[in-house]
This record gives sequence, structure tokens and C-alpha cells, in this order.
Amino acid sequence: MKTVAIYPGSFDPVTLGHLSVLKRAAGLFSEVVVVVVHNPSKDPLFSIAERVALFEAAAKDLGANIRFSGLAEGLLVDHAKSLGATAIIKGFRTTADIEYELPMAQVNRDLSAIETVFVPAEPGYGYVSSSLVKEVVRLGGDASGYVSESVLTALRERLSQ
Ligand code: COD
Repeated sequence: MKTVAIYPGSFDPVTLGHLSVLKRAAGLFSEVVVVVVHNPSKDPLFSIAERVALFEAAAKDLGANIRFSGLAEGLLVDHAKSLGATAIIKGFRTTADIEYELPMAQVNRDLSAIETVFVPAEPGYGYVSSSLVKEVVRLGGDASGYVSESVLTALRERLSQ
């Protein structure tokens, strides 16, 4: 049976923590579609198209069953249904992530019967976040342990403008 999951997030930009979750999820489902979503509560550094391109480049060796998509507006579960997905992948680092994610998982299930599957952060990346990476690069620090080389280059370019 073909099983399709989506892996949604702002991914502004994708970090090695996100990639670790994606790699493990790609081993659990026939196909995983990364969905770069506009989150109105965040002020992104990169456009959705730029974030998709950065994610694609960073994940190019992670598996042939990974696809990419963007979502500028509308319900995530409607987008999931249009892709034939039956599960939503979410990564979590701490109980704070679970507290933030659990209501979304429950509402998404009410709306669609689509289940959320939580994948724990890899221990070495449990403290990595897109916002901290941006701050480190903005202040001239070394963020090479947290993001791919192409993402680091894009961050340096964007933050120097
Ligand atoms: N290791 C593992 N997982 C991580 C790490 C890490 N180091 N860093 C972040 N994560 C996880 C996060 O916990 C999250 O699951 C995922 O990666 C993405 O994180 P972000 O910060 O890039 O994305 P968010 O949290 O801004 O994404 C929120 C959504 C955009 C997915 C959400 O707002 C949404 O679904 N919006 C669509 C509108 C909708 O349908 N709303 C109703 C839903 S109830």
C-alpha cells in the first residue's frame, strides 16, 4: 500500500534538525512531501519559493521518495488531501514543541481524520532552530554546524543586504 505523508513547516531556512526528521520520515512512508507554509505569525527572511529551493538543494541526497510543495494560504489538511497524504510529520525538540503542536494535531484530525506523526529531534540537533541560526549568522558567528553549506551561503548573502 502506498503511504504518503506531508512534512510542513515555515523552514525559514531549513536546518540540519529539519533534515534529520525528514530523512527518518522518508524511511517510514512511500512518499514524503515537504510543504513550505506561510505562517502569518512569523516574518520570513526568504520567500516560499526561495525556501523550497533551499530545502530541495539541502535534501538532494536524502531519498528519491521526497517531493516539495509550497502553501501560501488555506488549510494545511486541504493541501494534504490534494496530495493524497494520510499523515502529517512534525518534529519535536522539547515538551514546549509538543504543547505547541498538540492542539494543531488535534484540530487537523477533527478537520480531516489525518493523523500527525511526531518524530523526535536527533539529540545533537535538539536545540537548533531557524531563528537561532539567523541570529548567529546576523551577528557574525559560525553556524556551519546547524545548516547545509548552500543555506549558510544564502543566509550570509541575505543578511548582509
Ligand atoms: N529538530 C527536529 N524538529 C525540529 C527542529 C529540530 N532542530 N526545529 C524545528 N523542528 C520542527 C518543529 O517542531 C516543527 O514541527 C517543524 O520542525 C517546522 O518548524 P518551523 O518552525 O519551520 O515551522 P512552524 O512551526 O512555523 O510551522 C507551523 C505551520 C506552518 C506548519 C502551521 O502554522 C500550519 O499548519 N499552518 C497552516 C494553516 C492551517 O492549516 N492552520 C490550522 C492548523 S490547526
